[in-house]
Amino acid sequence: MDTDTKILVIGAGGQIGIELCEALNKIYGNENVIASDIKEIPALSENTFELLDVLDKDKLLSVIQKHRITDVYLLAALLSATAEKNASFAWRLNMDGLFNVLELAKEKIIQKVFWPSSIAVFGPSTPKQNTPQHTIMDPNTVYGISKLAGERWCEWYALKHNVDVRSIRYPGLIGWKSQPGGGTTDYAVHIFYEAIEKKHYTCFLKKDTMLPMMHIEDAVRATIELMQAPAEKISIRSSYNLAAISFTPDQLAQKIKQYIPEFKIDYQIDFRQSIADSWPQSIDDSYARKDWGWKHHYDLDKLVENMIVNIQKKIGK
Ligand code: AKB
Repeated sequence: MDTDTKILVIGAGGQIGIELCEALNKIYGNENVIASDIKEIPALSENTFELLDVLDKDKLLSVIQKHRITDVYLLAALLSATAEKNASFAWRLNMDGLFNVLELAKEKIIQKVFWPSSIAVFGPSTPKQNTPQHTIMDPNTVYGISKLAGERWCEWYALKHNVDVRSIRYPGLIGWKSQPGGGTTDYAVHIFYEAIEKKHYTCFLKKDTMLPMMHIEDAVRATIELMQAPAEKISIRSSYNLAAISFTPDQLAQKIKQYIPEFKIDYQIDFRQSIADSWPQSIDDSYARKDWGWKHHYDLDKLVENMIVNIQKKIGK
């Protein structure tokens, strides 16, 4: 165990945070992982917990000093669907939160920062298949614009101020321990709960909407592997493309039917369709694979089995 590392996870109560804290606890010990969020999170009872709004600079500094934090994982953000409905707050949270943390890294008060970006940095003119690391980026959502701007700032702080900031462009993330909130890819988690509980799901995306997705265990492992990689291996200081699988709602529904034959899906399309239509369908992540050895473990079959078995156990079906 690396006892020099003292971690603060900001926005720890979200879909990624809960599973990330669990994984970090195993590596660094709970005593070295401080969880924080704007409200109490019962699922994080194993960690020391701080109530923290990342926009409150003074409190952020005092939490970091109190616990002698070295590494910050900044997960607090509004996701794509919620951000469209609350543009100015989304911009403030997604950008000012990042600045507050990057400034502390610039002052060398903390040593390392992880900040998540997203496939939302791409836009309608981006090549949709096997989207390259370096390509046209014209996001047309508030979330995508804030993530692209954030990536540019991360690279600027790294180049101009030697800040050790590392980032991944997450695809849609799917896991059974925690629920997503406010994203366009959320359907791919909700569908499992509804299939098991109600044998029916109404999807807000069209049946043939192909999007890049990943099991959250893979995403959490990628995050920790990137943070543990030697600095000289990190050639991308904006954010790494990261890929695992791509599928449509229809393809996912067919796989679920193999476990729950009576499962039915129908479609009521809403504003999230145009967000999904602006995103890539598959991602070229060769930089992550070459620089720090990224490999995904979950294919679609393994993911569906893992979700069905664990949600059935969790809700006692
Ligand atoms: C969302 O749908 O907004 C997120 C993402 C792809 O960043 N899951």
